[in-house]
Amino acid sequence: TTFDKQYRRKRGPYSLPTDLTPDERQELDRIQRRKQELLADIQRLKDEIAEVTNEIENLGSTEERKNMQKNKQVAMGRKKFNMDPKKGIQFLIENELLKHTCEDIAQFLYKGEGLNKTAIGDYLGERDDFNIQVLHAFVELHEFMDLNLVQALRQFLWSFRLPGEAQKIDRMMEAFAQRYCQCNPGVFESTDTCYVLSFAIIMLNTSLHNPNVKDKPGVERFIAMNRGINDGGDLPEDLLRNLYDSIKNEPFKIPEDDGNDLTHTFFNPDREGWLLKLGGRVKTWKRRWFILTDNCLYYFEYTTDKEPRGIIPLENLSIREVDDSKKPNCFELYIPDNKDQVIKACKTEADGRVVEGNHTVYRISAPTPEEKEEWMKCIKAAISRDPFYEMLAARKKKVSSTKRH
Ligand code: 4IP
Repeated sequence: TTFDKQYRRKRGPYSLPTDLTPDERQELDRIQRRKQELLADIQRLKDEIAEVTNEIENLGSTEERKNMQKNKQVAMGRKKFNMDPKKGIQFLIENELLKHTCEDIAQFLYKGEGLNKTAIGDYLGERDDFNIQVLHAFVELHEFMDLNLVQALRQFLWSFRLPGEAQKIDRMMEAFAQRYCQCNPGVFESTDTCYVLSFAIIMLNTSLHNPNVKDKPGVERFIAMNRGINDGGDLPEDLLRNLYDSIKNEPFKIPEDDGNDLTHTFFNPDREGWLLKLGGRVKTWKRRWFILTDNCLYYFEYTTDKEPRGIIPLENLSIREVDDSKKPNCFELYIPDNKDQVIKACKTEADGRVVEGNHTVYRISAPTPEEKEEWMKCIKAAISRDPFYEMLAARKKKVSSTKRH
């Protein structure tokens, strides 16, 4: 109808009933308005939700990005630390990944995640005042209460790798001994006693478990070796027996060996093997079984011989590489700044007489270049005064002379 057409034009396709009373129409209008309002509210809420979701998403990704960035930098810092400990620490501090306090750095090293134990040892061994403070903070993080000395050493020596330098080892073992005594008052008369006994235990560990050391000390020898170290008095035998048994039953677990650890540095490895030696006056090459021990080089005709054919004390000698036209991998023992002086040594003649040697140099040829290097390294170590023994000897003197008078 015409009316209908007009109405549709006015109200759109969704026509309202036309037969409503004015009241009903009013109510309907109110509902319509309410509906509009609700729709508007819904839209606003949707917008808000979208906005918040967006914000959350953005927030998540920035946080994530930040975290990833941080992790990357920490990993980089660890790598740097492993290559150059000081630079690594500096990098981590500059990037606010580590606070510049000895406690924080000590924590970082103590956790040791991703850190090379040799690098930790190097950093802790530095002479710098700050590094020394870090060392002390690091040692404080170790809990040694109610642990016997071997158990405490196991824990300590596993947390980093002791560096090879005497001074560094001295500082670290001193810090260890202090901490041990602090955690276990009354066990030792002084930290020096603890220090000396710690070394005795490390040496025992090497003697018992290093296959190069043939002479394995028994418990009685270990007890005898440690007489008088408790400020002039003896330590309880039970204590020493327990420590001995503990080491005997289980060697120290020491972080991965890079050939520069305490057991290598502290104990000049006794070495033995076949070498060729050139005669003194008569220049003949003889294959001899050499043993390096007690700062002397012994040589035997057979490995099973009881008596050596010759003994060369290494005191005052030097060693150098030489080229020989007849034999490969040669080195020589010689007296520095002296060409003609005969080296003090003794040899056994064919008739059994022991006589002085006739060598101004001892020229020796090793079977391989590697063995030459090894022999030279060991002989050099034996020749040079050993700083570790000196260091320890000084402490021993101190503890055994500190009589309580
Ligand atoms: C000998 O040559 C051996 O080389 C000896 O070595 C050596 O003594 C002698 O040196 C040398 O004459 P011959 O056996 O051919 O006679 P080794 O003792 O190992 O058998 P050194 O002092 O090197 O032991 P002189 O200095 O004695 O000639």
